[in-house]
Amino acid sequence: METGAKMGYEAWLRYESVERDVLREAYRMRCQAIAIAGQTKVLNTAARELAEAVEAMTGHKPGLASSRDRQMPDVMIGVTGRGDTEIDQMVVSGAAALGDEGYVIRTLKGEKGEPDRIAVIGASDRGALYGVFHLIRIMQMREPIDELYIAESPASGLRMINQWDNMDGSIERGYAGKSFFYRNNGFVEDFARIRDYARLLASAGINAIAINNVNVHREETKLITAEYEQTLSKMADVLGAYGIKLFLSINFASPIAIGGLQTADPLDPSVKNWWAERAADLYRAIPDFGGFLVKADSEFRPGPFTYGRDHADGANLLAEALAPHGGLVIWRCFVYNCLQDWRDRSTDRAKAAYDHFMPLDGRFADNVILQIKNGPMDFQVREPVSPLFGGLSRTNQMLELQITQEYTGQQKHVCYLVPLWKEVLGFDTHAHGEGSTVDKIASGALQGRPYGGLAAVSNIGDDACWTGHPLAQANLYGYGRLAWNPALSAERITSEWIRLSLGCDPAVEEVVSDILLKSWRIYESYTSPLGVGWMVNPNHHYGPNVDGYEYSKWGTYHFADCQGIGVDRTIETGTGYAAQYHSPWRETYNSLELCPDELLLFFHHVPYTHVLKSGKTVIQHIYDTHFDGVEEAAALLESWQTLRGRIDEAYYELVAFRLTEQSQHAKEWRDVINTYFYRKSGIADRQGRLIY
Ligand code: GCV
Repeated sequence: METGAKMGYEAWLRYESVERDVLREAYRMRCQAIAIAGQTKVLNTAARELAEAVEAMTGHKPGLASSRDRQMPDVMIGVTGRGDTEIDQMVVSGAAALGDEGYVIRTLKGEKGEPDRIAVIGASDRGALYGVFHLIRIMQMREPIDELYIAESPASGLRMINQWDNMDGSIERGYAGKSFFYRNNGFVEDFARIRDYARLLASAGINAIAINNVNVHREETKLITAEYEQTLSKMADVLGAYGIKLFLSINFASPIAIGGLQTADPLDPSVKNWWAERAADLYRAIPDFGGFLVKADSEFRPGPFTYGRDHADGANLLAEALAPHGGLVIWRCFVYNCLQDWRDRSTDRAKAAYDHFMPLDGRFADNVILQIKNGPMDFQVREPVSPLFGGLSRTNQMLELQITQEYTGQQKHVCYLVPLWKEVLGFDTHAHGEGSTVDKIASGALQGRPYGGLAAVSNIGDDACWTGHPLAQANLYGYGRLAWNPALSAERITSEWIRLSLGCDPAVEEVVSDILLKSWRIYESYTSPLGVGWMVNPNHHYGPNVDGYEYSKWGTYHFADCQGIGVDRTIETGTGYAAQYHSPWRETYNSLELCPDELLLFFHHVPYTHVLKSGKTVIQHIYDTHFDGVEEAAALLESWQTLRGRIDEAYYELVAFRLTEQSQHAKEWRDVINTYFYRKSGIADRQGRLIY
């Protein structure tokens, strides 16, 4: 592998030799040996990972030591609560504070002539592994390890990745090559890359993965049969060594498709038995199997509606089958009428998830989790937060994000999504008074739910750097870190990703961090304006097409005409969507005066001359942001160019190539959007710039 490709492939687990002699020596001295208290698969992984990292960064391979018999300074990896008092005492803060997956990292001064040691103590094997990756991260960031005292635990129990990989090797909405899970309607033979992926995921705190597309086709339906048991068991081992649980997306109509039954009715006893048997077989083959992810009655997927049943009936059927084995059902709320007529102004896709699921609140079994997309539509560059967060109060919930950049530049444009996700996680729903933020609802903490967490659609493929655009790796890393701790600032996560992936040169950090942190706002500025969304080419969703979806059946309209633009979702004259929020959001979104500019066209239909809070008219805002956005996109490339010679040449070239493409494509967006609205409104640009 050439260096650029290697640099991209290693991603944020890049272990360059420590440049400063004093620091390198300090790391080497303190990590002369590694001792594991208790041999388990995951602890062995932790020890191996640490040994590899220390060797690569210091040039010395740590020996393996016994946890008792101490000859030299070592790193001790252990798990609390397993009857070893020495280890338990190291967790002074108390094991309870660590939850199931937390850890403590402490530098302990040697007593009675014994050498110093660093203890990495997990609340579980997984916790210890996360602790080890944290220790490695500290060394990658060139920080001292002489006086460590760190205690961390994740905010959410489930920190999941959804692969939209198909067994034919394609990836739905994948922009980084083909699947490395499947090829030619089967699994790949060599799981080496899957293992490398598991390392990356675990190091960012991910603990679960659904390995096939939620749109489950014919071959994938068979994944729950004996035919795939052996392979899945091998897969579960590879992932399990990194503490990652395997989930499968299932086809709700499986009893008919592969079970030979006449029905998939969730209340039919033969259907119940069928699922119970499948679950039992699966757990025999994969004892730590996670459970099922389900897209039902959505975009032509089968579901309980066929039988006059509802989503609680559907989810509880599967929950009952999995419950004896400790399995979970993750049931998606992306349910809406995808055969709409644009003339019908009363049906509103934004309202659909709430309308379907709110009446079912409290009816789902304890091992069901509803997976809710961050916005009510579909991962647009700007949407309000789904009102189901804060609406539901007696149901386990998970927040679904999209790392793959379906509507945000498809990994050709840089669009760093951590700032967007931060806004979502920090959104105060006011469901239980002030402070009812989405992060606390999704984790389950606010409503005392047994399960909760985050899921996100992955952005990787068999591309040399995993993500097509090397800077898109920051989204995958950032997702993991936020799922672990939503309180981390975007700046902190960005700085970590840059230092781990590109090294600790402050000039590189300054430039790349500026590029990343601005990129979402820049992408928004030259694409669809003021929260209205869409305006993309149908099907593949890349590039501008203002009316691409305007007269289609998908329910994604902007209603632009010669007078104005936007969707009236107010309570009085519109679809009433604003009423799905708690106060004060209901009033804020419902009011033309109070509604934030960036969501104005999501909630209101206004004339082009409507004056925004910014003081500009809507039409002038459209012109200005599109002209400015193009300049800012060009400036991203210029600032990247200042890094030539500071980072690996091949990596540099790859990013420069992508940024060039982005700045060209931004012009296309500008011209298509500005021309369309100039022609519709007949209002000239105040600055008299060229509009085609
Ligand atoms: C997996 C959008 C995407 C589909 C995706 C769907 C979903 O409609 O365009 O590709 O299907 O969301 O989330 O189920």
